[in-house]
Amino acid sequence: MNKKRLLALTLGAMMSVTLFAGCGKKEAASEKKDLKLTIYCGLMEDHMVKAVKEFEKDTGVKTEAVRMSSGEILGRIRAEKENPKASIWFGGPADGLVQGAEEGLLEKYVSPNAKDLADKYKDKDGYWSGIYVGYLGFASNQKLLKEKGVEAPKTWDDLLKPEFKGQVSMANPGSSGTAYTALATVVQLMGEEKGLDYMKKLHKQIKTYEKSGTAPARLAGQGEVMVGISFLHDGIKYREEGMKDLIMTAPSEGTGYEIGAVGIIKGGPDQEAAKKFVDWCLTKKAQELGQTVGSYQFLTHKDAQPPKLAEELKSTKLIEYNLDWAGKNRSALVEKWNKAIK
Ligand code: S7P
Repeated sequence: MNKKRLLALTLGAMMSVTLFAGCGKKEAASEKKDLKLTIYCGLMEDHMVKAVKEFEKDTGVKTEAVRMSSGEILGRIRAEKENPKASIWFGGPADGLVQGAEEGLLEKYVSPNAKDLADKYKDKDGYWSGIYVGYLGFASNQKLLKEKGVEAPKTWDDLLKPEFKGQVSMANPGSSGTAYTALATVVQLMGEEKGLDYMKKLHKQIKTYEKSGTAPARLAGQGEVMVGISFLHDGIKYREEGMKDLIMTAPSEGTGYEIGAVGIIKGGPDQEAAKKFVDWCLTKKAQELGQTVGSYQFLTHKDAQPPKLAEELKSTKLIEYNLDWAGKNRSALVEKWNKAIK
């Protein structure tokens, strides 16, 4: 090979390496800039806003989130099945995600960070990962209880006392993940026939069925009702925010609980960003954010520090809540509940 040709070849090779490297840089930059994510979120608004802000800060992914109750999220992703608008279902009891997976609405993803979660906090098939745990119970207004000379309810049957007629609030199990946890808990505790019969009796005590399960605790705190059926950490949040008359109790025969979960929506537009979000949710740092905005659930990461205020719930007696059964039977059970209370 003559000198001229050798020089030409060397220059050519150098140029293509530079061009290729340049291209790579451009791609990496635009990839980072372009990543975005839309989330449907079952958590309280302030927790959602905080999580989105911190996730954006940590990863640079431009993120939008919409708060909805569990039943609404399920309805929305069902309706958008052919053209999903969001890629993440973030928060709310895992029962809803179990049903979503059953209906083919979720994508499997096992995050490398799932190694820091005990098996009971993650789906064996990889459709959802648990991020927190919350216990169901009663949030009552002490002032109203005192005025009527009644004690805070300590069993499910206590809610049926004549003093509580028209004084109990719960959410609708069709829209609310919390209320569905209550329905599935009662049916698991009492059996289907007795459980639905109990819900029929409870119906006579109910002042209002709310859309979201956080509302009953708030209504009790505001003195609109004597008792709200909610997750106990929501009652603690409202109490800490100033509703000082709230007192939390749990049924002594046992209560149900949620594993709050995150999962990826099948066919969603931002699958790569969605995986980053799940990875992020499973970190100790992300899990400990909730308590900074008054969310007092227990946490699933093995090293995450649970909120101090959750300690008052530690002695709550829990049932062996079967969330797989609850998720797979959700539609049927809600329909039976609707018939029972007619
Ligand atoms: O973020 C607080 C929290 O209690 O909200 C969820 C709760 O089920 C409310 O959702 P619904 O409107 O569907 O009832 C819980 O997952 C969470 O712990």
